[in-house]
Amino acid sequence: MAETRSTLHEHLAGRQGSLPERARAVSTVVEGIGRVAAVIAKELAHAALRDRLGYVGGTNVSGDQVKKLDVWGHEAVEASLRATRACAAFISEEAKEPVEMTPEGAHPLVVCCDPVDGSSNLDVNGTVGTIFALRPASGKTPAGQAALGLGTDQVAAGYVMYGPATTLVYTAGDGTHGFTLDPDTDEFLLTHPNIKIPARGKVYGINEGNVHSWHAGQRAYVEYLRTPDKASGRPYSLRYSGAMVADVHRTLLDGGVFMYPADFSDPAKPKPKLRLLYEVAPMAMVVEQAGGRASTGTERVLDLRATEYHQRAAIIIGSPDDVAMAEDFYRR
Ligand code: AFP
Repeated sequence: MAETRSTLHEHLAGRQGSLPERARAVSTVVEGIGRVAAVIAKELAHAALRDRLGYVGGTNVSGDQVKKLDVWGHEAVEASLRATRACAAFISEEAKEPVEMTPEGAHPLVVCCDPVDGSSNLDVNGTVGTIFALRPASGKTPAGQAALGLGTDQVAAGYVMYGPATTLVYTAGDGTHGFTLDPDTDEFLLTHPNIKIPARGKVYGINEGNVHSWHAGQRAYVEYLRTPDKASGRPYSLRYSGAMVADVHRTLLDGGVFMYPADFSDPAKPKPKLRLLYEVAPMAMVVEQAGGRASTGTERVLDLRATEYHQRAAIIIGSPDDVAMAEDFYRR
């Protein structure tokens, strides 16, 4: 007989108990993201058939070329967050300024989200994802400013991966839990309760085409991972998909390390690529809650303070021993 699995709704309801209003709002928003994720998964499956692939023309605030599905995904997530009546503002990769959702700033959460991350994979039917973080609202207007703060301010974070199956992984500060979408019922079912990342892995993920621009410590660390040594399980294998969600998900389940270091071509002005509020900080919370580690190479990601909505940060994330080893190379 097939095992009965908890739905996302049941899992979230189970953790509400007598928690205050904000905790209930977290459940409402994560469920809202689950609902829109099921819609996004269907849209992705039909996109090539409905002429929804390709570019709209123009770039977003980060200078990336905008795809039709980036715009559609932003609008779908915005509508879903409005419907929760728990979100005061939405910080999106596709909008320069926060989208304010309540004139009086009354709702308890601010949501930072990249609706379609890894969108360069869209036209080749590669994996993409949605990344999100929930932060407490301040009750003031404009509400979006409450997103500017430390990574440790996040009250929940997660991602959805649109791969062979659609997977939603989230944490609300009490472990990291994974759900798989049942396409027959559109329900997310608990398939990966209390995920624990292995202490060490055998795989690293990084865009090695950028090796010329890396910090010396970063270069030395990757060289170390590639150098055979039976006793320490080297060389590691390289896997890189071009979508952070897919690379972090593999790392979370199998262990190892995913890295997007800063460009150190001008050592006085290192230039990271990934966005702090809706890529780097949410993934750091998810992985730390599974027993992993997330660092810039020199400091803990969750201790970084966002001062701009589209701020960028370097990330080395994954198994605690692997990330600690990378930090060691940065110190040498
Ligand atoms: P896009 O959403 O613009 O495709 O960027 C995806 C991403 O932010 C992240 O998901 C990937 O890990 C990283 O960029 C890939 O960047 P490179 O193409 O420079 O390796």
